[in-house]
Amino acid sequence: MFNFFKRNETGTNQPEDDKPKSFWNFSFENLKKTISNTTQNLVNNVVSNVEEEEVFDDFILDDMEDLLIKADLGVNLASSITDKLRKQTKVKPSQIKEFLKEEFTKIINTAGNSELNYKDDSLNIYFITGVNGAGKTTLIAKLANNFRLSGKKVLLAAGDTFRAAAEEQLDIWAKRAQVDIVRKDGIDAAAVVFDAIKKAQNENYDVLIIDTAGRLHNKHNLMEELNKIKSVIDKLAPDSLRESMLVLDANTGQNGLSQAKLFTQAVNLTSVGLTKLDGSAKGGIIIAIAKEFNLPVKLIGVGEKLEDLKLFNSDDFIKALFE
Ligand SMILES: Nc1nc2c(ncn2[C@@H]2O[C@H](COP(=O)(O)OP(=O)(O)O)[C@@H](O)[C@H]2O)c(=O)[nH]1
Ligand SMILES: [Mg+2]
Repeated sequence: MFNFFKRNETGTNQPEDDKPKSFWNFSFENLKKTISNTTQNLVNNVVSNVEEEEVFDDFILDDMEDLLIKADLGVNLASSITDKLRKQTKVKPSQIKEFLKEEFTKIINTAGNSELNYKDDSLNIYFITGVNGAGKTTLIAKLANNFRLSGKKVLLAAGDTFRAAAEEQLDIWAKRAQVDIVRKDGIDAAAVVFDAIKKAQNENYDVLIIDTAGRLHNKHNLMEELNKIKSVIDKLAPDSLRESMLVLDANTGQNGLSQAKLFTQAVNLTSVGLTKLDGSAKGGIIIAIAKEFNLPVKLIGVGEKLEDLKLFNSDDFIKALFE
């Protein structure tokens, strides 16, 4: 587990400006604000539509199902939740908020621990995948910056060798985050990753974060490339892979589910990094992904700057949704 993020925000006497802008520099109030559109869609709209009713009749439940689908829970999950209400008499419409809270909590908790895996005194590899524009490179830069601020020695691997400007973009971010990079323009991604792992092992890096392409000539090629990179990691550093993370843009909503399916088939995903949650009304996708793929969200992107990354905490998320 990545232990330093538990540092207490209030436990330091440093003046505001001197504090490193990092993971823990994000209050519960910030989280509430960030997900307020999601809260409106996923909880408030449903609650205000239901809680004044006498009973859960078909009309109310069909309406509720529509609202949950619109809130990006997906058809399967939305209907399984309303079916549960249809088949029971104990829960009254006035208790809808508590009911939803319990349901969402159960689903998120069964998807596993939301803490980012990290082992002290060893190399920690983060393999970052996702479609073009999802926010991989930005998330990598933010993650690198956080590790660096925590005193870790960090290396990036420029494994998106398909898009012309991708290596340059990662290079710029590496400089901003003040971390090292392995960049070998013109050779294939698996070879870049090979060199990066060797360097990380020989020079005792704590963290290696691997950037990857989000698009090749076709889906099949992309999945093959990711698979090849995964094989290189498995061969050179079988005990160092901490996360195979799918980066998803929160605004893609249900499309995120089909992306998760595709990437899960190619590489064994362990977690999701959900970007662009700032302003998004589609954060309900966190629950849909937990339910359909058993994948925990571990990082959330809340803006475009280096400090705009937050470790996802399921308890805080539920609290922010329902308080
Ligand atoms: N608002 C917002 N924008 C983001 C976030 N993460 C990434 N972006 C933007 O999304 C765009 C694509 O990001 P990039 O990292 O290049 O995606 P990649 O193709 O997956 O590597 C860029 O314009 C980023 O600034 C986020 O958390 N919030
Ligand atoms: Mg990129």
